[in-house]
Amino acid sequence: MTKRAFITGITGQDGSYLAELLLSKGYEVHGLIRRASTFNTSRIDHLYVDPHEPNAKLLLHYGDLSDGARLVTLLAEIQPDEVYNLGAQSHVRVSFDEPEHTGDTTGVGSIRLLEAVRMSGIATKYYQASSSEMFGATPPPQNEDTPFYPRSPYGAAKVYSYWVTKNYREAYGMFAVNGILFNHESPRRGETFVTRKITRAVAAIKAGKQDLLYMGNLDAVRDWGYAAEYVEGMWRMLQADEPEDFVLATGGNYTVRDFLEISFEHAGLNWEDHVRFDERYLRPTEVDALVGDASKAQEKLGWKATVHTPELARIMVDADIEALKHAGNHWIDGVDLDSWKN
Ligand code: NDP
Ligand code: GDR
Repeated sequence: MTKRAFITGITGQDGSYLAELLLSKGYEVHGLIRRASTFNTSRIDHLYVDPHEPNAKLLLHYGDLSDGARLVTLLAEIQPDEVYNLGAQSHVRVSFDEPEHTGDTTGVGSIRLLEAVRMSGIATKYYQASSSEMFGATPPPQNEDTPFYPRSPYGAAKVYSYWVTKNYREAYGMFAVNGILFNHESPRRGETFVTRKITRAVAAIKAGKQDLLYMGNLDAVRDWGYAAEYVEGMWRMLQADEPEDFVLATGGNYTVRDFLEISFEHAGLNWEDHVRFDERYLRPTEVDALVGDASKAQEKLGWKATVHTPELARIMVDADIEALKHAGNHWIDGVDLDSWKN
């Protein structure tokens, strides 16, 4: 029997890698996409097959995590074996500008989806995209037993989603799990997250199209892994015998300054010649250090990160240098946008 999966956030970084993985395993993949005035499917266009073709296995549906009735209808129609809730307003800095919207999609959106699963009466497994941001001010190393202390509206919304997922597991016996993922990046990472902002700037500076890069707090410590590996961990959580929560992380420990240095050096540049401070990129409350301990995932799921931060930075710089060769003037627009977007 062909397995069927439903993914919210399929147009995002993780959604695109997860869709690829599930299609490669023979799944029929259904994705929730938001109606927008422009196309927003660039990360999954390479997977698209005309739905009129008999072998089409990627099917997209309009909807939104703010629209509970639509979620019930869709789930009843699709009857998925697995639901992956990756949809969210996922930018921490932006969550201070749009706290209510972030609470509605990143927090309440999850209970809308859990309720939709319950109300449609389907026996599906549910994955919740929980985040290391939930640990916030609690010092590293962080694992499944570390207390939460969120430091942003985003982090607080994710804590809510974490607890309702656990509650639906306990209250209704649902196979519902939290993957508590530390930062994971890739050439498909959104352009305003710090790693991609840096690697795009390196490519543009190297090509002589940009000179300066404005940044916020360079002292923040993060544990940056490779997104393509992390979606494998998500899938394994839903194949386990028992529903349990897992941390996925590399265990590495790098500052934003380290990431700058590795990325610029890879392109033969000195970061200090190009990076300037702009307080607009500071957050009202910062998360100083996130370093994960993923030993439970290694022991019970056989999952272990193999790409560590320095290699990841080099992969991303190479990809952005290559992308710039084909981007023309469009690229410059993107760089300019970064300076007011995040
Ligand atoms: P992205 O920001 O790349 O993708 C977010 C996705 O959510 C997009 O597909 C977006 O659609 C969709 N979305 C946003 N708002 C809504 C809404 N109201 N209704 C339906 N869909 C919506 O995030 P990532 O792929 O990086 O992350 C995936 C998930 O994992 C997110 O929940 C994130 O918070 C969480 N996470 C991410 C980590 C990381 O390091 N990447 C670490 C830990 C957790 P659109 O394309 O239309 O904007
Ligand atoms: P984060 O990712 O907040 O960890 O959330 P981000 O890349 O935005 O920031 C990481 C750190 O870099 C510092 N920083 C800057 N950040 C951005 N975006 N732009 C800058 O110019 C800049 N300068 C310094 C930040 O202050 C921060 O300390 C990501 C998201 O994917 C979440 O959805 C996810 O849950 C967590 O990772 C785990």
